[in-house]
Amino acid sequence: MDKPVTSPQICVVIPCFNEEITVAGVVTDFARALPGARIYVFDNASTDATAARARAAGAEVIHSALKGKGNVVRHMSNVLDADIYVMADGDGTYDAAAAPALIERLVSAGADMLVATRLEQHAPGSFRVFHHFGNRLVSNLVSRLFRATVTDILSGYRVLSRDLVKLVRLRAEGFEVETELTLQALAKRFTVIESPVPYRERPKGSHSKLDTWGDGYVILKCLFLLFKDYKPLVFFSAVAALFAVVSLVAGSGPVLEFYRTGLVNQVPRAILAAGLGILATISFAVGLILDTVSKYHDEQIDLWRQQIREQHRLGAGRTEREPRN
Ligand SMILES: Nc1nc2c(ncn2[C@@H]2O[C@H](COP(=O)(O)OP(=O)(O)OP(=O)(O)O)[C@@H](O)[C@H]2O)c(=O)[nH]1
Ligand SMILES: [Mg+2]
Repeated sequence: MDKPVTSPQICVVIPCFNEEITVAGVVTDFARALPGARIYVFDNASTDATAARARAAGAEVIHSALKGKGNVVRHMSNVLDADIYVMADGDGTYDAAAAPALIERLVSAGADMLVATRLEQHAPGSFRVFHHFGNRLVSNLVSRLFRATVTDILSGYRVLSRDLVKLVRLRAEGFEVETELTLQALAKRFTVIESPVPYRERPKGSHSKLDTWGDGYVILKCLFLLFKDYKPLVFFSAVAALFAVVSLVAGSGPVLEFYRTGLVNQVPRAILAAGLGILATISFAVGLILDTVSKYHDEQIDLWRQQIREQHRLGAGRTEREPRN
């Protein structure tokens, strides 16, 4: 396991891949906005001058071996120790000056994650074609499936608490990381709030790393898989209901025939209906079992959260032992 790099109260984390045009400005803006904070740029072997410019601007540059934004955020949670983490992109699209107010809001609300939303104050060209639609689609799905109010799930500007960073163990490797952060936070009953911030366009010459269709597919897949893991009863009940309906449709003929004549001539349909009925029962049973497992996991998370707070309160060198799951 990686050792913590340092123990700042607030740290700013900026994942970067080839952002030489903007990274220095982002680092200096955050340094000005949060004078006491440590600023880290996580670089995935950029082929341009990103690392050098970030270092020259005063950031600590950490090289991340595994490519992808999700891998970088997981790396960050393993090596950095802070009370509050501010996460932002290195492309100069977010407003660093808003950071103190966002932190203040997180602390005063006693929340664990603040998502800085971009929809209210964005420049005309800030969102690429389809990104607005995709963002709304995923945000609405999450709001419905997890019964929450999420308006901008793909925002990369977030303020996170120590508890959340230590207890959310990410699986995401790429741009599905924001979706997973929000879903795990909601599933683990952390308090998630939102606050609007201005959102600028990427400056000319700098390029987005997001692949609209490829990453869109990965984000939807991530949502689907996490819903299965964190809401297993709902998920498998829906699967069971589907099997049950098809089973009833297939089985209605043979049942009515048996009722009228006392014989079953439609044997293949009867076998199909029985098979689907068994699958429906198995799916529902799987849902029930996984629901119990998930409830035990919830209790474990509560326990770990309490332990993390206790360790921190006792000033245990600010070096948490990672919960193992
Ligand atoms: N370290 C690291 N950072 C990455 C990687 N991919 C993207 N990033 C950074 O993650 C941040 C967000 O990436 P963007 O390409 O701006 O994606 P986006 O903001 O979702 O999409 P746009 O709206 O098109 O800008 C930027 O700071 C990127 O440099 C990666 O593989 N490794
Ligand atoms: Mg961006």
